This record gives sequence, C-alpha cells and structure tokens, in this order.
Amino acid sequence: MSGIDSVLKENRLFQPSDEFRTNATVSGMEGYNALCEKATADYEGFWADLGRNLLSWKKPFTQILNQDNPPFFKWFEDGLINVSYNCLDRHLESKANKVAIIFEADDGSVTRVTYRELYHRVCQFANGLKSLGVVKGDRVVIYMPHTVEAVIAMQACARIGAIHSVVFGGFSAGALRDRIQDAAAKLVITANESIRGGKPTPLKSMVDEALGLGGCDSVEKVIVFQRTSNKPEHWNAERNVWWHKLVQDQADVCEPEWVESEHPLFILYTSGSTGKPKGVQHSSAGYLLGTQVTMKWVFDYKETDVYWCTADVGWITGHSYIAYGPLGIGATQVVFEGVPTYPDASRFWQMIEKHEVTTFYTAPTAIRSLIKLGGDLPKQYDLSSLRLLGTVGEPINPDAWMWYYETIGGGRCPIVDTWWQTETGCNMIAPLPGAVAIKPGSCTLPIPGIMADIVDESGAPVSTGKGGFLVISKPWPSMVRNIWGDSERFAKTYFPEDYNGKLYLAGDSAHYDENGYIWIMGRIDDVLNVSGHRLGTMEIESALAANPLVAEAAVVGKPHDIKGEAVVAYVVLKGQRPEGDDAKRIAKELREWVAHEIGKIAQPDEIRFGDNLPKTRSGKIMRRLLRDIAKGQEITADTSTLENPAILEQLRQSAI
Ligand code: 6R9
Repeated sequence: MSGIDSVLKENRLFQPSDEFRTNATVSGMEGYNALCEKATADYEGFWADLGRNLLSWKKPFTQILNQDNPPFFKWFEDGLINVSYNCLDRHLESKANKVAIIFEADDGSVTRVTYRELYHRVCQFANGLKSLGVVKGDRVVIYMPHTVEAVIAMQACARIGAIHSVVFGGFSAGALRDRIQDAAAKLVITANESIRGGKPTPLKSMVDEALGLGGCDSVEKVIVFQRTSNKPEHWNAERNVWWHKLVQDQADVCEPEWVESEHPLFILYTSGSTGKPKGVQHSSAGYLLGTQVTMKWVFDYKETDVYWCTADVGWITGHSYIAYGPLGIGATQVVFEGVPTYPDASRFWQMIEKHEVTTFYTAPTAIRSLIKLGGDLPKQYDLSSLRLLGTVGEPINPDAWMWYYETIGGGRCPIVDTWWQTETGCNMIAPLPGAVAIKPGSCTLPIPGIMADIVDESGAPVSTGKGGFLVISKPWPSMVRNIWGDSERFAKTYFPEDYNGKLYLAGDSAHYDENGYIWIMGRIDDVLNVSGHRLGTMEIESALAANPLVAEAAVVGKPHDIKGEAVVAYVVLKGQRPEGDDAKRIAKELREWVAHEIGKIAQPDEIRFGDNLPKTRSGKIMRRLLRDIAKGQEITADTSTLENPAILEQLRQSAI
C-alpha cells in the first residue's frame, strides 16, 4: 500500500470524456456546482425535492427534517411508504418483462428473473412469512448464500414491515448467536448449504449450533431454502420449515404494509471499538432515498445498463447496491454467488464479457488479488461493454487504480471511488463521473447535499495537506438512526461531546489535497479493514482470551499488499511461552479457534507469543509499540514508561 508520502504526490487527473460528460445525469462541474449550491441555499428543500421525485409514497410527507431531539433525527416523518413497493410494484407498469436479476451460480449456470417474476416471488414469500405469524416490527435474521432467494427474503421482510438483520454466511455459529440474541429475532431464514468456490458450507447446521448455544428463545421458526441436494444433518419438525413448502400454496400477490418513513428497514451488525458489534439501525424512506440518489448520480444509471456489484448481501454494500438501490431504480443487475478466483482468476472478466456488463463495482482487495493472480488475463476477454467502474470498502492504492483504469476500463471508463460506511447508508464522498475529474487513490468530493468536512480536535476545519477527522456536519436522509437497543452508545460513538454532539464522527482520518479533494487515510479507532471487511481488534482479542490456553491477547493491524491490512495477534499463554513446533501447533489451534468464534475473515495472519505484553506502569498495553513491531519497524516511540522493556525483543523475534 502506498504511504501518505506517495499519496500526497499523486497529481494525475483524468477528466471525463466529452461523450461521457454529455450523456451523464450530472454533466460537468457546472452541473455538480449547481446541485451543491442548491443544497447549501435550501438544504431541506433540496432533499425534499429528491424525496418527492425519486420515491413513490402512499401518503406524501409534509414534514422534512425533524431536529427536535438530536442526534435522533427524523426525515419525512409523516409520510407513508413501502420499500418493496418502490423496488417492485412501481416498475410493473412499464418494465414488468425487464430482467431484474441475472443470477450466475457458483457453477456458472445462469438464471434470469424479470421484475414481474421477482414481484410474485417476493409476494409469495411475504405471505409465507405472514402465515408463520411474522408482523410489522418483528426481527428476522437472514443467514443465506448470496442468491436470488436472499434478495427475495430481504424484500419480503420490507414488504410486510419486518426488520431484517442479514448475517454474512462467513460468520460462525457464535457470531450468529450473538446477533440473533441482540436483535431478539423471531425467525431465522437460512439454506441447507451455501456453495462458493465449489466448497459447501452447512449453513443450516451452523444455525442449529447457534440456537444450541442458548439465549435464542425468541426464535420460533427456521426457514430453510434448499440450495443443494444434500440433506441437512438434523431436522426439527417443529422448528424447521422448507422454503419451497412454505411458498407452494401462497398467493402471489401481497398488499404491502405501509409504514412510516422512520420505520426501521433493517439492522446490520458492524464492528466498532469495543468487543460487541453494533446493530446499525436504518430507516425506510431516508435510507431508500440515499440509495436512489446515488444510483442516479454516482452510478449515472441508464435504462440500458447491466449493473454488477460484486459484494455479498451480508454487507452494507450488498444491501444498498444489490438488494435496494438497483431494484429501486429498476435496473438489470448481475448477482454472483461465487468467488472471483473460481474456477480461476478470470471469472470476473469472463462474466463481464458474457453478460455485457456496463457498470462494475468491486473492492480494491479483489482488484489487487486479481492483478497478482493474473494481471494479463483480462486481455483475453472483450470488456468493451463497460462504461463505468467503481470501488468501495478501503483506500485504493494508485497502482491498483491505474491497472483497473487501463486494463479493465480501457482508459475510457471513469472510476468512482466511493467512500461511505454501514452507518451512512449510501455513498457519501465519490466523484460524479460526468463531472468530477478523477485522481488515482482519492474519493474526491462529497456528493451534493452531503456536508463532509475534515476537522481538528477542536472541530475547526484543517488546512490543505494536514490530517484530521472526517465528519459530516448536517444530518442526511440515509444516516444511521440508532444502535439497536443502545441509544447511549449511538450518541456517544457518532456524535461525541468533543464536538458538542453537533458533528457526525465517521471514525476515519483524512486530508485535503491541493485540488480540495479528500483522501481517506484510515481508521482512527481500533477497527481494522481486512479485505474491505471491518473487524474490531477488541472482538478478536476477546475471542482469543476466551480460549482456555490464553491468559491475554492484543491484536493490531499491519499493512498487507492484497488485504490492505493483516491481523497480527500477540498472545500470552497461561502456561509456558511455547517455542518451535509447539508454538506452531498452538498458533494453528488458535487460528481455528478464532474462525470458530467469529469467522474465517477474523483469523490472525500472524501470531506472536510472549511471556507478557508491553505495558505502561499503569497497566495499559502499548499498542503503538505492537504496531511498530508488527511492521518490522524500529521503535521510535518513547519507551521510558514501559514496565518491561525486554519484552520488545522477545516479541520481535517470535512471529509465526
Ligand atoms: C461501505 C463500507 C466503512 C469503512 C470506512 C473506511 C473504509 C470504505 C472507502 C474506505 C477509503 C473508500 N472505506 N470505503 N476507505 N476509501 N472508498 O465499506 O462500509 O464495512 O462499514 O466500512 O471502510 O475506513 O470507515 P463498512
């Protein structure tokens, strides 16, 4: 990864082509500036116009933004709406036969689902949920493979006003249990197995294990979608319901439940700086509006587009830019079940050619690994259908950016580097591709209507080139509304007292360059970004500490060529510090333990055993030193307050 120095030297600017600019929804800097001016002059009016134009309402709103009880903001409060109606029903008149989803399975087989079919399947499943007693406000956990059915499950919840909480299929039974318990879910929707890269994962058994761990008494039923022909290990006739049996006699129409704008659409758990993941709670109307505005402006949506976002529905990107954004705007999109490297590293490029994809949205980590596995492979495919590329999830290093721009985009497709978060609901800082000139590695400028700034400790804006904290100074429609069940943590985390509770603190550091462009430098809290996935160091630490062998653990990140960041764990065992083969064996055991406690994505890349950890005399672990050691750097920090300086040398030599 490029460090700050090389990033600051980056001055290549790529203007949109005349053709792209002329046809773009927001054309040229005049277009961008006009929108920004409108948002500044009449902030609420700006969003209200968009809310009226881009969403279909059962009862139109008359109130725009309610700021009576900050930071609990409300948007379009007195309106009535249904998100699934906006994603399906409203398209039936003009594009019932348009393909909504081109589903490519792991094994390469392709299924096409039109808007009419999707509408009927969502309605049937929604009726199935109702028949099991699910009502407005109930929580439903979705633990599914990345398939059309996952989207149907989400849309069906939205249709009846149930609040879904999707848990990524890579999370372990323990992580799943924690989420089911925190949300007090009434129902779990899963599949017998998921299949990725040719390998099955027994999702249904993981659900059984999660429920067996206790604390999930709220769960009444588990719906099981049959993804493969393998039978689930156990079948509890009282609790388990096959998806296909549930829907077979259901009507294929289902009146949407009209909900208030602020009705929670979903909860999505994400990592923060404590051991406990946060249930990020989103609204219905404001959230959907954020996805629609950005589909239009950032992805410059055209009726003829074939759009493909490679995320999994288990993450926010899969929510906003698969399950809701593209369907809301009536796009044709590719949904891909598999992984980019199976059967080989040309899978993405082959699929772009096959489906004539126009808009391709992926993560820097995928780009970097595909460069490494076969930087020349794309040349064997016809990628000329592409017109726009996007990235999300982490900073992209200029080298990978240039490869993406030239090799994939043929130098003709703008790249939208989109900065946003689970909490922001939609893209926040990203170039509007027909307007803003792009620069490798920078997410450039806020989208119109998003009041982003970079400030110092006192809340004063920083000058060019100087690092600071990324904040948003005005509430926006798709913002997080609460942390499920923990309003206090919500206010404290995102609207800290340091800024009198007035600024949304994103948790990222950033700076402006000489063009006024924003560069994201990384997290300011104990959150790692491993392959674009957010992981709390505290979560991994508590998982390790729960192992009977472990006395104490500290986790830090270190730069990694492909993953962006790698997980390094420092571990003190209850017994002797292990060496040689013993150390290797225990390290392996601990990796498997973390995979079992959280999921494979959280496994430490490196484990270092010590007799103890570097601590101050007051007992605080000096993480800065641990980061330096992990990077193999000389320790420059002051170590005079260190209780046990000799430990540094031991840790330095102990990488496994
Ligand atoms: C959408 C998503 C959010 C964190 C965020 C930041 C990092 C996301 C980025 C980026 C640099 C970008 N991040 N997009 N950093 N450039 N374009 O990823 O949500 O999983 O909640 O992660 O990811 O650090 O704070 P989430």
